[in-house]
Amino acid sequence: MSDLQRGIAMEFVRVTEAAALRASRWLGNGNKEQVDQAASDAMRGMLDLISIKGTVIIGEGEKDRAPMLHIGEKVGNWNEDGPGVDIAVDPVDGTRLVANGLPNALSVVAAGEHGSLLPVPSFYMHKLACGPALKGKLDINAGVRENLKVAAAVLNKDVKDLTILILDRERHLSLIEEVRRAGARIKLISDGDVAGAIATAINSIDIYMGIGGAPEGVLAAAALRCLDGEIQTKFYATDDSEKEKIAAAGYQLDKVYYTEDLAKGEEIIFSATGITGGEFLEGVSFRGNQTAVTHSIVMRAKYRTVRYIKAIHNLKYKTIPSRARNTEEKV
Ligand code: VTB
Repeated sequence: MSDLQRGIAMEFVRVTEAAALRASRWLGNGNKEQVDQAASDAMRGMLDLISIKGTVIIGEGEKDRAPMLHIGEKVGNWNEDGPGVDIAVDPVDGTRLVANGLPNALSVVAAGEHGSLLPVPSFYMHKLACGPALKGKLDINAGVRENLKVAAAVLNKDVKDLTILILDRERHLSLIEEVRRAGARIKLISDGDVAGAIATAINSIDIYMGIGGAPEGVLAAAALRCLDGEIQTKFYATDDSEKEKIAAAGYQLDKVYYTEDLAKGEEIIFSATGITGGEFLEGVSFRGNQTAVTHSIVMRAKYRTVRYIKAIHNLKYKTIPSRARNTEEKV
């Protein structure tokens, strides 16, 4: 992608903005599928406007299982001189959050050169994410108590002053217990661990740990490459057929996959737009019946500049293309 990428990076903000705008229309509707569908349609429509030969590597599901943005799908305008780009998408990280009108939902896209984003064959991964200060200091294979001890020493604070973010799931009951016994503070989230992992490099979360979605792990890695943070992961299989898929794809269950393994090279781009307000981005707000305001973050691994973009959208004029319906539609 090289220098072309500079211009392209900004194009990706439009992609997550459009998906967030569309998703936010369905805030609190109780229907996750509808939220996802609306965001995915907008995301694909906006991706099609970018001069790239894009292929979805991390998407909404494998071919034929998802109606759009499935793995292997071609996106972008495919002009001859456009660069080949691999794309990872999560039109809505936290569909349940949007459907229930809860905070912390993001629309997310990452891009990189061909081969830069790790295709993940399983639903879940063990994850340990942290910001620049703890990068290289923790070990996903070490015990919780040990990692917290190291983190406290490096950050020059007491273990009781560490804040650990964990997905609120039954599978984490013993992890939560261990962190409590070690004496650290815990913040539980119901969904949205891309935002959770990013929060370790941006604000008051020290470590994100636990088992979360594998595609979300790759997206978090892309973001953390740009933020100089780190994510360590291990594949987690829920059954034998997943074990076989992981092995067939050439991965090992006991191997640690680091930030660079998930999102390689300098040409990584990451963009996210807040759908509902959260740890580091405000959600979409509507003003009157003509204006919507979005808050996004866009960044590249190469120079690590982090841009926050506030956009004021005039809904009277704004349209989003839909490939499915071959139309330009109002938000
Ligand atoms: C997390 C979270 C996502 O999936 O990755 C989670 O970030 C993991 O799966 O928002 P389970 O919900 O099965 O625990 C999401 O909640 C998306 O579904």
